[in-house]
Amino acid sequence: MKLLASVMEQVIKRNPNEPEFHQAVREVLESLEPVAEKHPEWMAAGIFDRIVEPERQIIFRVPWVDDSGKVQVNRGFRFQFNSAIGPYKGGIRLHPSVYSGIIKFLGFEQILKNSLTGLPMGGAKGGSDFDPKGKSDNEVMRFCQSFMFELARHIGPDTDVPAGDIGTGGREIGYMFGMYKKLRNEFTGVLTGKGLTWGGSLARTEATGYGLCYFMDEAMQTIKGKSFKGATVVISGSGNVAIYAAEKVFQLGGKVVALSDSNGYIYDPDGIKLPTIQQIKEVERKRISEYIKYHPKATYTEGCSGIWSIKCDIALPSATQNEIDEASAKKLVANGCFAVGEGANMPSTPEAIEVFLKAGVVFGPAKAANAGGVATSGLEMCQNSMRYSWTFEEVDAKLKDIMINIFKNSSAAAKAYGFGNNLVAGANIAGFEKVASAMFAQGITY
Ligand code: NDP
Ligand code: 2IT
Repeated sequence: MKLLASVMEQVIKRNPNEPEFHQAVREVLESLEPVAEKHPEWMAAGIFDRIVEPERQIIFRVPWVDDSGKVQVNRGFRFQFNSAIGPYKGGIRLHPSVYSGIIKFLGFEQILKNSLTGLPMGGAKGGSDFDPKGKSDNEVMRFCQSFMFELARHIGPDTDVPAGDIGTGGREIGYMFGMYKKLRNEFTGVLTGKGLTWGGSLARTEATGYGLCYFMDEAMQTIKGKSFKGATVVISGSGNVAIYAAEKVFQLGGKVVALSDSNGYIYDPDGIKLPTIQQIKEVERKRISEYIKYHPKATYTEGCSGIWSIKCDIALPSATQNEIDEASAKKLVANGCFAVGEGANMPSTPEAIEVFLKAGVVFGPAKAANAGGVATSGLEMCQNSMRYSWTFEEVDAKLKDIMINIFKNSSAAAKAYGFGNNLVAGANIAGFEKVASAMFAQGITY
């Protein structure tokens, strides 16, 4: 890095002990060197210095009472990163590992991802170190209500529109929406991922996983003349993204042979039976190890990283950040894996990405490949504003169009700047250029 080295230095200095944030910013700045060279006016206007600093960071106490009557205290976050192209938009992560470095990396990625969708959405992320696992519905409800009691004063349908992420699904969005509505006495599209009877969009539940497959299908066909048809696919995670990615892989003629959760992974060479997974994970909220009770020919292995040693054609990491390291990437390539699509945010380490790019693997980077979720959130906002709803087929068709366009725009940007088929660089550049030109046009806002 040359022109942008001082931006990176400042990020490290100003955000100490936040390695995930440094990692996300470094990858983007490395791609943007030629953009900085081409646009001295953006350099002069401090666009690069400004885009790495959140516009606003809100950190708050979330007290709630557990079922035994004990007071619990969690920490809540909402980082409103960039509003150059639309209201702040991004999910809420509920997981014990959440701290400001995680929210910053996710919020920063969200700026460029939302830009790539072509819809008018700025970037934000929120969350808490609350762990919904093992909590009763009433405990989750009390936490969500307390979280929203504070968050409500910072968000709004034209200000900031949160949604789901790890640990935040339909149940949590429902409790948060109920509290927001009561506090404001307003029924608005302030959250996305809502239930279908109260303003949610058809196909939002499926959108991230489906979109990932639409993106990868287009990328594989264009770059390698290949597709999901007849392919063996490994997917990590067994949450919202993983389950609907798996459903679409089967629809497109592929076979998913492995899925995981934070304890371990299952391998079913005949193909994973998705209804069993949905019963275990979505209905019973149990561990994926239960699967082998129903399908004794399948195996369960403790630990997560071993899933990448299963021979496959296509890998779709859809659990969490940094789940594929260099060693796992090398195993995938050695076993003949020809495409990797990131369903999760930043699931591959920088070393792993390098292995994939060097080996000529078709690599779909998170901010492009998993943008279908937030894109469909954008479509939910659109339907809420119109007080209307589209059919499943209408939303799904728009989602597919958006994903194909994201591929085309990322691919074109990579080629225009001499990055060949490197979609990491292409997505970073295509996402950035739109936000940068909007920031430039709006002046140095105080
Ligand atoms: P869910 O909470 O529905 O599922 C998360 C899955 O990943 C679970 O199977 C979970 O296992 C596993 N997991 C979570 N944390 C870890 C960990 N530290 N180590 C190993 N496994 C883990 O979340 P989503 O499916 O919504 O999100 C998955 C990824 O996709 C995240 O990176 C998220 O940011 C990203 N994403 C989500 C979008 C959405 O619309 N939901 C949109 C775009 C990206 P367990 O059950 O044991 O916790
Ligand atoms: O990472 C993501 O893009 C999401 N968790 C979805 C965000 C959204 O606003 O739908």
